[in-house]
Amino acid sequence: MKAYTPQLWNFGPKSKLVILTGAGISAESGIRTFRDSGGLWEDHRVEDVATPEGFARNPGMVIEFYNQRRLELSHVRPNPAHEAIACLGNRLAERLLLVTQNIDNLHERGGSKQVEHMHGELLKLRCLRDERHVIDFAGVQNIDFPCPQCGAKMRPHIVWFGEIPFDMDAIQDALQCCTHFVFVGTSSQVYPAAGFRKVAKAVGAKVLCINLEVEADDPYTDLIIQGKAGIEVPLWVDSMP
Ligand code: BJW
Repeated sequence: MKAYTPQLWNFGPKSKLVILTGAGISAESGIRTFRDSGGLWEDHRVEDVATPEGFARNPGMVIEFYNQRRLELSHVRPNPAHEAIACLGNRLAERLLLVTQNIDNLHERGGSKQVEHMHGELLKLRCLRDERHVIDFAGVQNIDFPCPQCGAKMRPHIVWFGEIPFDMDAIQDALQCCTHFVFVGTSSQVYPAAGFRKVAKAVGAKVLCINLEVEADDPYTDLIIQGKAGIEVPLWVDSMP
């Protein structure tokens, strides 16, 4: 692994980029990460709030967990990392696929037009009877809130452990033909997202990690930028041709 330089990155007019973001990109906006010191998993058991089994045991508690996090969204703003990625998206158009593991809406509020939310979205609910019934929802969910289409109960539109993430076909297609892959603000501990850099590397893409903590000698990462996303992502975007 080497420190990033534009020459080593070698991004050209025909290059295709996939960006994967994680909780670290929203940390400077004031949203807690999961596994850092002070992260969400210090106060909440994963098994209780992020599994279908936890929801079946205590739906009220899980719904309340996501109600609180939905409320938080109105008190936070996108940071320069979200905004820089949106500018890059305008420049690269269909040559960029932005994939986020985050369920916040800060990429959209930062100006990104197309975002693949592979772990779902806080501002949506999904019907428990028919998963095709998905609605926009910005308020406080009541446990009995009915699906507007069929009247069944609803759940947060989130991908919990053991469930299949969204948009996997589109993501796999983009990974198969990308020339460059960047992962930002993720600990790379949760699959399948943690395996994306390996897929990109296997098709010959250059792989760049931008993170506060970087893994020493990761065989699937070529280049690193260590630091805060809110500072480093705009600098990296400025360095792109
Ligand atoms: C900064 C920063 C700053 C801080 N600037 N950086 C055994 C082996 C392998 C896999 C498995 C296994 N057993 C089970 C599995 C599968 C399982 C899994 O991966 N488990 C692992 C724990 C081992 N995965 C699943 O179950 C997934 N589904 C699945 O695999 O289905 C099968 C399938 C897949 C594909 C096709 C077909 C079938 C589902 C995973 C769902 C994850 N859901 C969660 C919670 C829901 C959303 C929510 O409540 O918000 O998603 S878990 C949680 O972790 C959340 C996140 O999106 C996800 C990733 O976390 P992230 O973003 O990496 O955050 P952190 O906190 O870990 O890291 C933050 C990083 O930022 C750190 O590195 C900091 O240094 C850095 N940072 N400040 C830059 N300012």
